[in-house]
Amino acid sequence: MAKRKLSRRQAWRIDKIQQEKADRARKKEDVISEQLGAGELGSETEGLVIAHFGSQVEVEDDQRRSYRCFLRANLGSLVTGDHVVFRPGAEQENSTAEVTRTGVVETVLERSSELSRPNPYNEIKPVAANIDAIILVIAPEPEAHPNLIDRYLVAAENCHIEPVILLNKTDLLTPETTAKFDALLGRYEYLGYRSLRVCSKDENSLSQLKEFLNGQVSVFVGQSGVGKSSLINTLLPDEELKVGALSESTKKGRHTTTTARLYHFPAGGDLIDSPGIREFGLWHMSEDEVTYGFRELREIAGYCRFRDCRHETEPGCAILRALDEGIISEERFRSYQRILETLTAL
Ligand SMILES: Nc1nc2c(ncn2[C@@H]2O[C@H](COP(=O)(O)OP(=O)(O)OP(=O)(O)O)[C@@H](O)[C@H]2O)c(=O)[nH]1
Ligand SMILES: [Mg+2]
Ligand SMILES: [Zn+2]
Repeated sequence: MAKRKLSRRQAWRIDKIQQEKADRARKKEDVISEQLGAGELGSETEGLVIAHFGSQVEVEDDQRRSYRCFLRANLGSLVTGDHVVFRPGAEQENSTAEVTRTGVVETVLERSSELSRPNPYNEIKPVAANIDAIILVIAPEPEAHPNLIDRYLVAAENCHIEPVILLNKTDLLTPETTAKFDALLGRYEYLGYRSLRVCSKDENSLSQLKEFLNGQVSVFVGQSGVGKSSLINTLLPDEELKVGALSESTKKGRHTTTTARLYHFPAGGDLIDSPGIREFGLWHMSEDEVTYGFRELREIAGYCRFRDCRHETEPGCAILRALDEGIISEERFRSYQRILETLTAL
């Protein structure tokens, strides 16, 4: 497995952070055992993790009541969408007489799926669990980084979650960009991926999306500023998600959403909003996983003469032949090569 080398300073920082984490965990355990000693925790209940804040999670019970929960040590990292068993604790009242329910998460139930990505410290962290669909949101503005779509598709294919490409902000399309996105989305539709075109400001444009979201758990992912939270605000008018304008100078998003959060649809189905990303590194993947992530290359690669074919200049390369014959698109192949280069450069 390729792993980025850490500088001494980075290693020191990570050590320090881990030390602090361990200290916090010990303190938390003390609070929990105090409560337990005082007989303050209720009986075990199943819950759903709605959001994650540092060392605590927000858990909902089957009545949709929410609890701020501590985690038992050794639970590993919990993530939005996790199913857990927790024990309700004391209710706390703040200065404005608002009551906060608290609790302790005892167990995490097995995940049916999990989407992970590297955090800024190059640690692979899950973003959301138990999801049925990954909705990759793109927009004419901010413009997508080259091969971001392919990177997400590689991740989705490898965790066996259905990806959908959603073009938002169609109101900003010009004749030139319309042609560009038609070609781009057409390439993915040709490969069997589903795509949708919407404008978060126009509710009528969202009917196909609503139909798709119904009855399953989906997660919105993509670059900062493409309108993930804005879409949820239009889909669920009772929610008031924070939305941030793009930077005037760079036309990039400002990382408005900082934590993944799950929302329910009244008619069934859940949607997780996730913080936008800058880039989606795949350096933690093996070459085989990247090849697997390109669905049109996956099978063809098996016909290359050499098992370790790099599909560059090798004789008997089935992928280069398919490229010559126009069976594989140039854009996708270039993207594949670029992703492979990032694996070997590290
Ligand atoms: N023109 C236009 N602007 C939109 C549309 N949807 C969202 N925006 C604008 O795009 C900007 C970013 O929207 P957000 O919803 O905050 O984007 P986000 O993807 O949630 O961003 P992060 O939380 O940073 O990841 C805001 O200024 C929105 O008003 C749309 O359909 N058309
Ligand atoms: Mg957002
Ligand atoms: Zn080959």
